[in-house]
Amino acid sequence: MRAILIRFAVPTLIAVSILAFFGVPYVDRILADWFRSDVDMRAQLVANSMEGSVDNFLENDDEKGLARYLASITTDERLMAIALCGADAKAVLSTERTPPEISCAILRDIGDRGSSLVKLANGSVEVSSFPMGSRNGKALTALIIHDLGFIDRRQSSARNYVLALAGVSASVLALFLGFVFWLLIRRWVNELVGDIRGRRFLDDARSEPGSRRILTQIRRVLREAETSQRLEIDFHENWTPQALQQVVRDHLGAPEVFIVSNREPYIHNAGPSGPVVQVPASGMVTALEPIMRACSGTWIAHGSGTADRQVVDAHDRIQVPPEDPSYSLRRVWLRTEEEQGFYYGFSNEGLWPLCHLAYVRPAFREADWQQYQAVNEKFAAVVAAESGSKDPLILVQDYHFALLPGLLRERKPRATIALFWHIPWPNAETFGVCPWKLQILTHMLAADILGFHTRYHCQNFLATVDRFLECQIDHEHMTVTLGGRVCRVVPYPISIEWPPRWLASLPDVNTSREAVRARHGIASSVCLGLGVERWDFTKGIVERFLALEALLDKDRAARGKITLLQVAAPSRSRLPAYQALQAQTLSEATRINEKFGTENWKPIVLIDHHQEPREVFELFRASDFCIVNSLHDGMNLVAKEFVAARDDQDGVLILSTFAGASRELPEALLVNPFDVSETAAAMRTAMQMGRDERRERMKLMRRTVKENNVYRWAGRMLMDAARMRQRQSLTKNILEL
Ligand code: GDG
Repeated sequence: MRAILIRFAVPTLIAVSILAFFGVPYVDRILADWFRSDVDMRAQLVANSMEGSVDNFLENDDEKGLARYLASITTDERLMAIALCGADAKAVLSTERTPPEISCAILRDIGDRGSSLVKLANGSVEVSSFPMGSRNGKALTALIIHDLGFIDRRQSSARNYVLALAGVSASVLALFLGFVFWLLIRRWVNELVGDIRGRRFLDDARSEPGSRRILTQIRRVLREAETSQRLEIDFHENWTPQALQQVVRDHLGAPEVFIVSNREPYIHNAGPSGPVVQVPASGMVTALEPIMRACSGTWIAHGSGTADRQVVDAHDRIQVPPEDPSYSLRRVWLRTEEEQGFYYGFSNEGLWPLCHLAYVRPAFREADWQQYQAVNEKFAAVVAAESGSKDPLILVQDYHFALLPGLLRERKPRATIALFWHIPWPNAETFGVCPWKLQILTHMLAADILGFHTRYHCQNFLATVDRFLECQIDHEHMTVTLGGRVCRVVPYPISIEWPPRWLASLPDVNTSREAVRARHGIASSVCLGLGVERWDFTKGIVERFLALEALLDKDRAARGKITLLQVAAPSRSRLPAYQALQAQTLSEATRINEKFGTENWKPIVLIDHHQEPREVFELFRASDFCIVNSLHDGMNLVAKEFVAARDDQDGVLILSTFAGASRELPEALLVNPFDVSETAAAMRTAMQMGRDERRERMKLMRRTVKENNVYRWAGRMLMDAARMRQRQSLTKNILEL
């Protein structure tokens, strides 16, 4: 508005000044002409009224009386003097204030009925001449001299008045025009902003006629820019950390970047000789770290390591990565009851089972919800305190922080907020059982971007919002508008780095096979199946044991020919559901091993502790098939890691249709993990599949994972955030027009 007014006021004032510069002298002249004709009329009146009296004085030859009479007339402020001139243009009589510069000689110029403006040293006078009686038979002429000083005074006040009037009217006009223009622009902008924020394409029939062409142009430019950016993303084949950093530099315009996650990218634990740093095996860290390195951003996470407090500075910050410090890790401390309610309680006993259809009943406890809210508040306050800019880019990770977008929006209304939900989103009916669904949904929708792994999860989210909230949903553009704010719901399938860094230190596949088999006592003739996961009820570990049992029950020839090596890394072990799962897994493995095992062969080898990433990749390379039969999984990175590890183009992947990864890897043997016979059959197919078919399938899967690596995942999200920021700044610029 201010800009609009300035843009109107300045030209208007310039126009008025030009007008005044040329107009005021003209006004002066008109006024002067008016006043002079007024004075001439006055002089005529004076002459008329004098005529009889002057005649009398002349007839009576009363020169003194005439002088007195004329003096009495010229007491008037404006009538300055009167002179009587003889026929020889010589003064017969003149009153006291007759200016010395004026003599009867003027009659030669103006005659006995004329007038003239005479400029004197101290002002102008108007001299008018009239025939006025006779003396000694000779006609006399009266010169009536009016002081025009009052005209100058009047002209100057009239000039001031005209200028003031022009100034005031110009300002009022400028304000009025500015206001009308602003209203018009606002109307267009509101239409445009709707478009820009992706709410919908405007129905042009409802647009202002004057705005249509401009809106159409702007839309075209926006669409073209978007299309070219999308093409850039889609046809960018070689996504690397450098390409990601390039995206940050070229498209984001150096914003302040924050990542908020529960898990920290570097954990310091107490070791025998001081703190030891650990890098958690996490695709998220791999994907997001290049962004942080490029922007020198701040990663805010729960400080959960036993030596975390020892290594931070006075502001709870530490520069990471340790070998090349380039961004800041800000640790947030949680009290035991906070961690219990927020992490174990609401996040992992509430939301985790709610979002995974694994038939474990979610537990919703009011006390956990209170802690969940409090911890989300705590993180929001930390982000706000760490951020110095008005419009930071904040990338929020996962279901631990569903409330964060709303809480951040209150503190940073102009921030660009993206929340990525790493787990599935259930259907509306399932989500509906959550007692705090409305708070969760409304807070999530305060984000600019909500990311899920698959389009199906996005659609579930939109259906949930549709069921429970009064809002506007655009299914074509996948946006939700709530309270005038637009949130885009977008699928971003997460992935892994390519090539995985651990491969560089591993020997060839045959050496890995031999090493692993020797370590676990598995003969070279035995088909080695592999499972690697966190020990979680969603991963289908027990179900795959049952499938192996079914295979061995049904196909006696398979006995002694197949071993399932299962890595189960303990996770959330203090929760009853996880303890029960661990107990069940151990007892099922024991039961099946006792049922079928021989002196030289065990159907199941269970590694019930965390492995180093290098060891995990060695297992991938050593195995004949990898089984990922999750009951429900947002994506599942194990499937992609197995494919990436097989640079020998061999190995079979068995993959659950309920894992997000199955959308990208249809060349895997897809199974319904709840169908034990089908999973058993898939194991047998894996055992029997010919080398050519294995290669064919593996080649296709490797191409997919290579092209759709984790840098592409982050790059797409960042490009969308960048586009959103460009739109926001466009909107802001238009509003500031
Ligand atoms: C969530 C979603 C989504 C496993 N055991 C060990 C170990 N791992 C590594 C794997 C893999 C990672 O952990 C597990 O990733 P997943 O994707 O399979 O599953 P979640 O942990 O449930 O992750 C999931 C993911 O978020 C990303 O968005 O795909 O759907 O549930 O990298 O290799 N790593 C090491 N030792 C082990 O014992 N080092």
